[in-house]
Amino acid sequence: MSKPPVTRPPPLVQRPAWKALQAHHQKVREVHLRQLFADDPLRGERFAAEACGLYLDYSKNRITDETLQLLLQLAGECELREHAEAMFTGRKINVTEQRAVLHTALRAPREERIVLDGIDIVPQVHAVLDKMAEFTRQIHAGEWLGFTGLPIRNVVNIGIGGSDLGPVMAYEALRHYSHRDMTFRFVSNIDGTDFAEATRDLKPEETLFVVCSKTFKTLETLTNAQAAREWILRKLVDERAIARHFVAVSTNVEGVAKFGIDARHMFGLWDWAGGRYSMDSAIGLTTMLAIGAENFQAMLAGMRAMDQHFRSAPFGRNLPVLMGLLAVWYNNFFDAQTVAVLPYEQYLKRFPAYLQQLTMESNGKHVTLDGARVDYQTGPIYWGEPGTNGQHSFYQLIHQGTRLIPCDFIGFCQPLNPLARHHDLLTANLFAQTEALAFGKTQEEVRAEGTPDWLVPHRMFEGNRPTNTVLAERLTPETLGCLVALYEHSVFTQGVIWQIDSFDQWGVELGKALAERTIPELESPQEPQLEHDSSTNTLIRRYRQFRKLQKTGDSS
Ligand code: G6Q
Repeated sequence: MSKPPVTRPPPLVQRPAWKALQAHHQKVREVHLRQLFADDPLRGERFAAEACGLYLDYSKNRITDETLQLLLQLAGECELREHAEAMFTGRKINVTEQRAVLHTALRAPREERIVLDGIDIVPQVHAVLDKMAEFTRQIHAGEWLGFTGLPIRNVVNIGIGGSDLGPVMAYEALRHYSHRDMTFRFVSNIDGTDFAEATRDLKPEETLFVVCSKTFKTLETLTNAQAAREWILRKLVDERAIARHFVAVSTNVEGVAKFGIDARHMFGLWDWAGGRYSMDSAIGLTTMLAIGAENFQAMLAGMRAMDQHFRSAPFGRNLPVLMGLLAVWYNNFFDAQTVAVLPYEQYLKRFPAYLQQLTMESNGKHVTLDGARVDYQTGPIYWGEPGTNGQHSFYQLIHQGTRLIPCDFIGFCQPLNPLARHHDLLTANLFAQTEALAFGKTQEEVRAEGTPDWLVPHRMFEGNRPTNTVLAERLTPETLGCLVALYEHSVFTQGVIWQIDSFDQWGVELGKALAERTIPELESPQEPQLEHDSSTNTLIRRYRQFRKLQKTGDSS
């Protein structure tokens, strides 16, 4: 593969806006949010933006009007608008894989035209969506039957990384809208426990496996799919059962056929939709089977609305741009190492895990697009848990620890499961946390409560901990779509500023290659010639020793 031409932009740290932000940071880094709110009674209303049903309050960030203006200037100097257009119009912005990045085409309406290499790809997208909808209808209507004539009641998604995290997150998030008379499970890990636990209470006669693998070459997925095949055949015996109990989502027709899945039962996708950006493609088939085609379409509509907002709204009112720039502000000027994502919605329990892949696989890069080592930090570590659970574990460190941890709080005004006062109590906690983090509690306030002097330092809260609050009316398929696209484009914004390729993932290759080399060393009956470092060699020997004991035990 020859090196593609990359126009070398001016180094980030030499851009005028970057330098101005460095100087500005010196001026504002000690300014307290208490002061900023006292100086401007309208701050909470001014530093807010709204789009597609999401209200973003970013007033509790350590910024002034000047900070915002400089961050926006930085976005302009980095040609964010031009880069976004390059993505939306199918330019091969995934430079190291020489691919277009067109996940936004997955939610384009039928009438849109998006031409890639001379071909309009929108009809292909809709042909697959239609096929998914028809298949979903057949399963729900009991027209698609298992091999023994029983309807399908269980769906097991087999996939990993981008072929798992998006679908499982969306399923959990939209469970409220799902077909409750069916069971949905997700198997990703090559650890046999994952498969064993996911299938132990299911009847093979009523179970459909959706094997999701863009490449159909992934070790974990193929190994689990093989286990599924054996699990089905153990009960149903006849090879013809495979056709009724397996469908595939892939770009690899030959691989799917070799596995024994009929090409008619394969749902296609394309190399321009990256794994972690593919939950809205056929990779979302299990999500659609759970929530139905209409709800899936609503999720796509939400994503589409956010795409259009990102593409056209002025940056100062553009939610993904604002969130992306604020992330850069803390990452590069305050040296914050992590971002906490804290949904106050139990259905979003897998959202932080999903975001970890989206953000860290996209922006965990150490070289720029033209291969030069960056001399600034790139992607921060994302983590989180739903509120209020986190309040009783790790929030302590966010409030009183020594690190600065910017947080994204996500909340909804209406509960999906109204239960006594629960929702008001939940939301009161969300608002209270952002207030406590921003304003803290001064020594004087603590003392005035009658706290003895020696205890005052322990009980005071410095505050000045920055937060964003994203508030929506209700968690719906559409809202979820907006939220996902909000983060996708925020990640994009950060990647453009850092001049990196947010769409490759070479960092996962080395471990995979070393595992391939290690597998025979663990499995061979003869003592292998080990040529690793002394640590790895010893670990392998120890494993072999104990494993042999278990294998001897198994066979005795
Ligand atoms: C995502 C990555 C990666 C990928 C998995 C599964 O952006 O590319 O997480 O999704 O490795 O790959 P397959 O779908 O090809 O099995």
